[in-house]
Amino acid sequence: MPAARLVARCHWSAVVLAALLVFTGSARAEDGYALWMRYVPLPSALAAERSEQLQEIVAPDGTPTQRAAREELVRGLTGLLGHAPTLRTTIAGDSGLILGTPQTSSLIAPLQDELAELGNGGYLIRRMRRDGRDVILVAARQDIGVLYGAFHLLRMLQTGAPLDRLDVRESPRVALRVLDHWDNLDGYVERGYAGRSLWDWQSLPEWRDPRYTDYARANASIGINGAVLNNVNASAWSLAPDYLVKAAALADVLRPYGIRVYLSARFSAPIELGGLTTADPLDPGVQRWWQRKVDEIYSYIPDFGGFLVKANSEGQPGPQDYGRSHAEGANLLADALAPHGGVVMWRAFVYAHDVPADRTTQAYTEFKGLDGAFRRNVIVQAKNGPLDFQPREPFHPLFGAMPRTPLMMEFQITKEYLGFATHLVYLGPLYEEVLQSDTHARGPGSTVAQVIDGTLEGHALTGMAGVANIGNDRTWTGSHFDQANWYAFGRLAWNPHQSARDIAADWAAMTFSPDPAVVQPIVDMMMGSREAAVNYMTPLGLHHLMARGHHYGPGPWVDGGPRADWTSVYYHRADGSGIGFDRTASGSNAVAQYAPAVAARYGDINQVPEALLLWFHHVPWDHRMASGRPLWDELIARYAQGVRQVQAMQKTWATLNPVEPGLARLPLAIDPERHAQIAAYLNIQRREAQWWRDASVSYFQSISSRPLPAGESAPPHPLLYYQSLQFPSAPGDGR
Ligand code: GCV
Repeated sequence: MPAARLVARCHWSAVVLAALLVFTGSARAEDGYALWMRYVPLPSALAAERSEQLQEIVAPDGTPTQRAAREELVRGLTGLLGHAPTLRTTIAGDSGLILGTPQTSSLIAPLQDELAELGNGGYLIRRMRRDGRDVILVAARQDIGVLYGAFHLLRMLQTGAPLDRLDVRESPRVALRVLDHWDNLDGYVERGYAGRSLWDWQSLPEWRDPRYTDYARANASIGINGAVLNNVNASAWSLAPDYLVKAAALADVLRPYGIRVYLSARFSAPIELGGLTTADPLDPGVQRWWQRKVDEIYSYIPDFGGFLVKANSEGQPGPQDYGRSHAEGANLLADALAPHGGVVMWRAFVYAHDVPADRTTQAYTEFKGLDGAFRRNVIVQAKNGPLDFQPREPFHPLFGAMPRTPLMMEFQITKEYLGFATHLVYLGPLYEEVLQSDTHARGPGSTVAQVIDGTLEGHALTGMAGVANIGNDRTWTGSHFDQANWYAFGRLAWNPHQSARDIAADWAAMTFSPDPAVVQPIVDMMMGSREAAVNYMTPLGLHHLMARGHHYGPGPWVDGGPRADWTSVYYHRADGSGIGFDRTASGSNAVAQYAPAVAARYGDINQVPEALLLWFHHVPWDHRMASGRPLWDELIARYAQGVRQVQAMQKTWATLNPVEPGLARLPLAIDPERHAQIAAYLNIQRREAQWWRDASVSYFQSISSRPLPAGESAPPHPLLYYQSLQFPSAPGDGR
């Protein structure tokens, strides 16, 4: 090992040991509450160097956002450097940190034009000499940019990044970077695996739980600037005055951190709240009702962001109930919001039980023809894939297909179909895979990321939403590693062109330790974890094989019930001859919804990536795969591989065990508390991966009637056993 790295490791090891002793002997437990903002002491030599550079801070405190930036730096530097920095109005010593805007700092004023180029929320961090002093500037056009820059600088300190020749220029590539909370007013979180809702509607508005501020800090640290407070399966009551007062209190807490509040609007609210007999968007009474309601909302929340709407989907009311289009529905709300600067995020997650077409085609069929029909303050929000947040889907065919309409990405951060909170699945690679997909909408290189950031079609209204995985669990997200998914979402919403691996490395360094000997194995675990889940749940393009309703565990046999497209057999179509959904011209022809170059690739069994093979094709069991194996053998091998990948994660994690004797060659990098919980969760994951493998193999063998390939063990139970398992209390079920 190179000497420099060894020294660095010793530094980190010593400090982590010290931190561990402090934690074990004090009330400060590493329970995950601090997220990636732990601000634990830097190694002493580094702390001394940084203390010199950052001995004084000049930061304004005239606005709530300025105070937030200043407080965060004081908090962060105190933790990292071991002592509070000196706050001054001008630099007195040889060096220091200067925060501000052209309005607050004469040193920053000359940068006005450069800062203007970085836009709202943009910032620069620069090291320079000024008046014979060595200064670091965190400068922006607006206060919020300064806050973002302060968090960036803290990240650099936490990850051990060098500060010499510092010249960072950042601006958000996406305007609306929003968390969607599927939280009901009674505190239940739909598809939530981290406890109950963070919002305590009962004690609001009087009690503003300090946790709301920590939520805001975490979001600001990664650039998230919007929160939809309530479930898209919305209650009209969210728009009633009693609840608007409560939402306004939350907006007050979030505002200094640059976060706007949005609400999910129930389309039939004029009937339920207003006593009207219709919610028809073309009805003048309905239009008046929404205008008054919106005016009322702005009287409580002057910077209200707007509405998110799920309409005519899964039983929700919508404009089609009155024979009107999605555009007419969206425009009704857009017109009411426009005078106040609000937007409508209108979801394209629509499908109807009485439409016999392949469910994955329905959103495109509904929306494509509406391109250009939406008001300027409407953004259509499509899920990343055409079905429903599966472990792997192709990108949604609407991306690139509606050039005249701003399209917003909806990712799921909560892991409804990916093992809930107990499976370690880092979603960065999933997000990256979708964002880097080439839509070919304007020729090769027209990535989904370019659709989302508006550069492909020149849209200024851009957005990315993530269905939050946050609840009142002490860890926020139900597990330590699920924090990484919140983190990665925010970073990619800021800039959808970033690398999931780099983001994972930053997160691991801040959350556990910047020691490369810790970061490297953790990043490797994270980067492989999504593929592991795909393998043990839905390999080779299979999808929607989870148990009915709650989606906990395997259910490839799910059949019957209220609708075909809520079953598994609808999607895998396994029979004696093969498996997979034929979405080529000989089947549902969903493939035709993509640009010709993409359709040609996906539609050709010899060109489609194997990862999507069974999404697009019904394939004979004997089909020869790239490995040389027949499909049947490959499928079985993938299931086993998924289990092995989880076992490998367990092994890696064990090497980071701070208490196991004999493993002392690695630094005491992970505190015992978090290490133990993660180890226990990995055990659950391994057991459940095996369950997925056994149940799936057992079921598909009952269909294919083929022997297991050599070396593959028979499932320990008969198929009936797996089919009989019931989980009536599985968390997060829709209701
Ligand atoms: C909020 C899936 C989920 C539902 C969710 C829906 C949606 O169907 O299972 O719980 O409802 O997606 O995104 O609207």
